[in-house]
Amino acid sequence: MSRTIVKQGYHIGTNAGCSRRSFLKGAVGLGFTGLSFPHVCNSAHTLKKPNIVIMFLDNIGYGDLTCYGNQSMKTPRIDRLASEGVRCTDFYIGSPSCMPSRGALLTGRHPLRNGLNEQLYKIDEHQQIALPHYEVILPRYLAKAGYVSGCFGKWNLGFAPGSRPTDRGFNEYFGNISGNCDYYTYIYNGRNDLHRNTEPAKANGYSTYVFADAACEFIERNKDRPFLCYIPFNAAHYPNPKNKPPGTPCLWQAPDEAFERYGYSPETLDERKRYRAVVTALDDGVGRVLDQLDRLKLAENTIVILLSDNGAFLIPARGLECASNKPLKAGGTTLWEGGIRIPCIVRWPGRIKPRTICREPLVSMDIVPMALYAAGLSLPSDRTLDGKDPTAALAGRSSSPHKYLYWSWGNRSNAIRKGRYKLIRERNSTNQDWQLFDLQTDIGETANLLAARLEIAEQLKTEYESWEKEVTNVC
Ligand SMILES: [Ca+2]
Repeated sequence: MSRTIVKQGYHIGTNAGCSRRSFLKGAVGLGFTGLSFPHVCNSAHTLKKPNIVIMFLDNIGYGDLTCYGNQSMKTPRIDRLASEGVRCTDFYIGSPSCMPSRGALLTGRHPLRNGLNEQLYKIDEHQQIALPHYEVILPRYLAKAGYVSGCFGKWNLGFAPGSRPTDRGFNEYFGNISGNCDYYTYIYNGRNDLHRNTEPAKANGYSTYVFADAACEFIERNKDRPFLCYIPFNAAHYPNPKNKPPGTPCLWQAPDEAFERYGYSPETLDERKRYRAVVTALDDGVGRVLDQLDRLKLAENTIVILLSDNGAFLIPARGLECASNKPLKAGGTTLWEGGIRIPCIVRWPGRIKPRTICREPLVSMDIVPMALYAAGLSLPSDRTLDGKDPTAALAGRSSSPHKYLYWSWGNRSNAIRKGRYKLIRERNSTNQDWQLFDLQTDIGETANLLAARLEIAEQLKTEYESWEKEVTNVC
């Protein structure tokens, strides 16, 4: 559907042109389905545009939340959010690693197309361009519809001039600029990583709460105008020895009350217990933002999207096996399901029914077109978005807008999914051949069906190669 619109040469803009179709989307999105069409243009301008809150969790696995089946974890606020909206079982991320995943989310474009398909380690994050400057991200689009935008938390998309959140369209920013930091001192690699807009900043307190509270304050200040509030939490990124002074133990960090929720001592050295406390504190942070929407009576007109940036990392001997991608295979930085299929919940009162489940294959890049339509904008005409509006699928009114989903991770791994089948080539493993799995009967990707379903595998391989050629040549 979105491809058709791009070809028709729509421009990013407000509803000035005000087609029947764009009004329909805006009106239905706000729950004003009873309005009659003679009011189309004038009414569209007077309807209140929905606020958009995106909570981007870090490294939370498919099996980490109670509402996704983890009975050892306490995540009551996220579970409640799921009961108030739609919980997705087949939602994917554009890349299995933090940095390109963020680029894909915010541009609506595949990492292979937007030029950021790697986690960049070798260049100081303060000097990184990361996402090429010709890329346009969500807040810049939404500004054309009168939205104010704030980003609170882990940026991880470069901090060279031109790359900073406020350079790229956010009106304000407060958070850690790198891929992770100490949860209390905000140190990354020996120096302070916390910034407000473009300047170094200080904060007292636990990062999850500090970022949630900054978001709440932004929401209060902007309660009378449409806003985008993007909250990329630093949690639950794993502890990094680079963030610790010599001799300081590198352990999962959580506030005492999160340990107490389980009856654990905050002094416990059990990484599994410590991780649970981190996730429960994250759930508390999510709850603070949701409470603020309720308190300000904004919840009815706010789209809340909660998702993870990649599957949990399951690296042995680093205290990471405590996270869960169950029942999926492997985890972050791989294209196995555990690396790319993630928890995702969307609450959109009036548009998405509570207590629903969406089993359609969707991807994080779909959020940009969803947000643009919700704001009354059309899609950009000067570039291709890989995301497609997922709203009808989320609302249970249609199947996925994607015939295929594609992944290309660095120069190493490739995958394509069509319906129940997934073809994958993990070139960093000992087996570099394509493998075929039936996700409907084998969600854990255990039985390679390549030989048994050769025709399907060949068709998917041809489709993947055709897509890769197109995506690397077309902006
Ligand atoms: Ca991550």
